[in-house]
Amino acid sequence: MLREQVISAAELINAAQHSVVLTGAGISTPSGIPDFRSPECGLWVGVDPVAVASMYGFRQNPAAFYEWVYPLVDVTIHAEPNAAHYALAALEAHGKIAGVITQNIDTLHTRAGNRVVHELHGQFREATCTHCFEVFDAKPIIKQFLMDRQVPHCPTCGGVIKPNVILFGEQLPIRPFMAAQDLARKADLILIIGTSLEVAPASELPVLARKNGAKIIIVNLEPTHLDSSATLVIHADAAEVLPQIVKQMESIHEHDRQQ
Ligand code: CNA
Repeated sequence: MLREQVISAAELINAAQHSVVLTGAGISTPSGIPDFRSPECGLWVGVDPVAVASMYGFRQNPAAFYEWVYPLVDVTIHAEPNAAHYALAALEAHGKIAGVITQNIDTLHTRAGNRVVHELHGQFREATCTHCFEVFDAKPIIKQFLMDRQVPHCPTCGGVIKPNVILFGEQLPIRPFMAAQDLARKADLILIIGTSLEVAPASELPVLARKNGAKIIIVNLEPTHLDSSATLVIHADAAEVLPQIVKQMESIHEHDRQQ
């Protein structure tokens, strides 16, 4: 069954002229970064999301945000791209996908080698002073925070520094979002990987693509509300399935070359 699904996915991606990819936290769980909705993740246990992970909450009590986000930062900074990230980098290198739209903040797509990546919810690569808006490389700030667990402050003005991740109540970064909408509008195929499709407006991008006639492939461990609209649904681990799809595409290409 999985074998047939892999072959179908490879054929669909091969036949498409403008494929785009939408990813969520599930593509990075094989890298050891928990997603938000798995029960064992624990990120939301005993916390009020608005208190710790909203812009309002951050301004009231940045220490509570930093205390909450500590385990996610710790695991993310040490994580490496997995086989699913590398498979998407290979698809881009082969000219088979126009770009990756991601809800992830872990920067693993760019680290795997993808060049066209639109990070809708920000990233842990940079951090900004919430007072003077100076932008910093986040790595040394995060490393310091992991050592002393103190709220980082701006060396220039003393304001509180916030990683460039989007909190509840914050606008999505406009450029990545507009670029993502543009990709989705032009798509004739959207490959959706490791997202529960519960968070808008990212979850609306497949609907936009479908309105313009795009086919949908979903690779996700659990069912999503878009499964019934998809051309192909694969309920399996992305890190297992995506390399198989790339391999299958390479063998189709090799077969065509020899004809
Ligand atoms: P989510 O709502 O946690 O859903 C993840 C989905 O992925 C679930 O439906 C799982 O069944 C599925 N899944 C988990 N592991 C795999 C796997 N190995 N292969 C295939 N499917 C899998 O996450 P969404 O991305 O949909 O939610 C959006 C939030 C989560 C965004 O705001 C992200 O910033 C945020 N988030 C990001 C990260 C990260 O950057 N790695 C980690 C945790 C949360």
